[in-house]
Amino acid sequence: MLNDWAFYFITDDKLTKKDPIQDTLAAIKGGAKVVQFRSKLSDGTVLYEKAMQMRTITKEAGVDLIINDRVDIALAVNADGVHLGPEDLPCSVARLLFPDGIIGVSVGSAEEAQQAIYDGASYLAAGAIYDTTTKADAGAGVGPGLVEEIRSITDMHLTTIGGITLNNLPNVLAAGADSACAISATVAADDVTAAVKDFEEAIRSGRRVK
Ligand code: TZP
Ligand code: MG
Repeated sequence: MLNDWAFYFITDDKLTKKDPIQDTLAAIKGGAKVVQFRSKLSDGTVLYEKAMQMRTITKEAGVDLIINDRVDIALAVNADGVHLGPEDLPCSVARLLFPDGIIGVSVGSAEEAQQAIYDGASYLAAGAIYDTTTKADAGAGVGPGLVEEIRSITDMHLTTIGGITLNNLPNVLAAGADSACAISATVAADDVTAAVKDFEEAIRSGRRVK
């Protein structure tokens, strides 16, 4: 079960003005109900220790913790779930390893969405919606039409990612997104709490009523 997600906060080791732990505390203060620990650190020990710290602070706040890419780390720290892209373990395999976990899958088409649902996904992340420089291989933004297309085939929780700002957020909400991720617009902000609060409020008041 997803814990009433609206703004989906994702950490970033490079864009942060402090560090992912401080940013997470700030995002929780701003009202985020889900945090994804997204780190490209290659040292497994350091990654595990940081993920443990993330678990401690999210648990205390009653916020869902999702680990990007790594099912092993998600299981090791007792995270709520894992987020998988095309270069990670297949969703069907992750589901066997993590039967009760929240499993999110990045999708770039309605066909990929259908496959992820079949494979046991708990939520979908459609993107990249708009052009972004945060992820080198994200590809050109496909526009909010992708959200509409996926919304038409499923009621599953649908988040959106890629170049999302407060200005273009209404487009993805109108297309049927349940939540939205925005990395640079929050992590690189001077005041992370205020930036997250703005997204939380805009999503809760602007999304379609189901
Ligand atoms: N996956 C698709 S686009 C993207 C990821 C992780 C980066 C999103 O970052 P930003 O700064 O919100 O465009
Ligand atoms: Mg990945």
